Amino acid sequence: MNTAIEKLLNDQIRYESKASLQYLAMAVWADQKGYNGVSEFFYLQSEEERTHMTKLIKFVIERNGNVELPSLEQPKSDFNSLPELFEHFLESEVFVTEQINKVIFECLDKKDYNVHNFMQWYVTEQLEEEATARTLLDKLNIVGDDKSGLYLFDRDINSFDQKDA
Ligand code: OFO
Repeated sequence: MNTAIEKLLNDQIRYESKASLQYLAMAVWADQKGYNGVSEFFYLQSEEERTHMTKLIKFVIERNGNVELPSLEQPKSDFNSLPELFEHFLESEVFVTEQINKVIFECLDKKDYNVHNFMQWYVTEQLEEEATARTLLDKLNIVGDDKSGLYLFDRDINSFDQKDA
């Protein structure tokens, strides 16, 4: 495997792992505040990011590359409000998308169509996740400070059709 691409894939393993830990911290925050629906949403997101990480790890090993597991910084664990929580979620997803685009760019530059093909799954996944984050943030902005709206948001978050997000 090309060393520049191997490095980018290892960076990507770190970003997926970081997102997993960050979403776990967000689930814990929401759980402690009594937002059970939101915490369930982020526990699930955290698990998904972990599977994105392991998918990359297995791919690098299959391609005979070297995997470097990351050591991670403490995630952000305190938030002032649900909108702040979801702004952070959106920022995290936008960042990951940018990093995936870098991998894609490098694959095309180095003509590694195998990795390019593998990364398409991540491109699609990011499109969906960014759309979900934006839609949820839009809903929260509509609700504003209305407590019953926040209650309904928390109650219904896991039943929104994410494909429509
Ligand atoms: Fe890994 O899917 Fe978003 O970040």
